[in-house]
Amino acid sequence: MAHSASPSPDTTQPARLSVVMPAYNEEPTLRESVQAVLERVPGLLELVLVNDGSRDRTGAIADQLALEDSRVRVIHQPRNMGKTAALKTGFAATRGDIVIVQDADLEYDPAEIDAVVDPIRKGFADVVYGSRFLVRKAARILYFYHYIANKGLTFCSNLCTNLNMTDVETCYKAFRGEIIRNMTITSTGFGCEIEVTAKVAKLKGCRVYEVPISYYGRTFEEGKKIGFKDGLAAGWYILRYNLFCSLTASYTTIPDLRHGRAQPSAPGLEGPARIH
Ligand SMILES: Nc1nc2c(ncn2[C@@H]2O[C@H](COP(=O)(O)OP(=O)(O)O)[C@@H](O)[C@H]2O)c(=O)[nH]1
Ligand SMILES: [Mg+2]
Repeated sequence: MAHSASPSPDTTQPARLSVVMPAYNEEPTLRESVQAVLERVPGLLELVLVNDGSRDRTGAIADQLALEDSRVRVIHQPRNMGKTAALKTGFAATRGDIVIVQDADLEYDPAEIDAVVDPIRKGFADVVYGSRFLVRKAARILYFYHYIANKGLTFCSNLCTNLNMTDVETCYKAFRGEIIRNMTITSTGFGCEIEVTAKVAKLKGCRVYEVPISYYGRTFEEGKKIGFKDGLAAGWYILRYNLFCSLTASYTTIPDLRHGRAQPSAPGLEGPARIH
C-alpha cells in the first residue's frame, strides 16, 4: 500500500504498526526481544530489524528470525554506524501507519507498546513518547548520575522546544508513519533522541503525548553502552537542532497533520474519528 505525505486514515481498517529494532552486538537478547514483539504487539505489520554491523552472531540470528516469521524484515548495515544511523535506515524501510522504536536489549517490555501507540490509534496524537518518569509500574533503580543527566537533557530540550516532556531519551518513541518517514535525520551516535524531538516540536499542530512505561534497565556490565560522551553530544544537538535548523530543513515533505483528528466525545479517549 502506498503512503503519501498526507494520507487520510482509513477509519474502517485497524492502524498497522511497524516496529523498528536497532541491534548492535545483541546476541544474548535479540531472539527474546524479537519474539516478545511478535507475540505481544497487536496489529503488528512488520518488525524492521536493523543489524548495525554487529561483530557477534546478531546478524545470523536476525536472518534466522526472518526465516521463521515473515513479519520480520532484516536490514544489515555494511558496518557499525550507530543507533541513529540504524534507526534512519529502519524508518525509511517502514510501511506502517504507525512506527515505534524497540531496542533489542529487553530494557523495555513490548507488551507495553500497545498502550504507547494507543493515543495515535485513537486519533488523538501524532507522536507519543513512553516515559520512564511518569507514574509507572516496575522500574529498576539504576545510576543516579544517569538520571540527573537525563533530567538535565530533558530540561534543556524542553527549554528549546517548549514541550513539557519528562523523558526525552526514552527508546519508546511512536509516530504517525508519515512524520518519521519524511523527517531528515543527520545526527550520529545517540543523537536521534534529541534531533527527532526538536524536529517534532517544529511541526505546527503536532499533538505529542506521553504514556507511562516500565523500565528494566541494564547495567554497563550487562551491556549498556550509552555514556558520558553521548550526553555531551546530546547537549550540542539540543542547540543545533532547535536553534540552527529550520522546519523546511527538518522534513523532505512537511507532513500534513490536519487528518485523523479526534475530539473526546465521552469520558476516556473514545472519539468519533478513531483510526481503527
Ligand atoms: N550502543 C550502541 N547501540 C546501538 C548501536 N547501533 C544500534 N544500537 C542499538 O541501539 C539500542 C540502544 O543501545 P543501548 O546501548 O542499550 O543504549 P541505551 O539503552 O539508550 O543506553 C540497542 O538495541 C542497540 O543494540 C551502536 O552503534 N551503539
Ligand atoms: Mg538499552
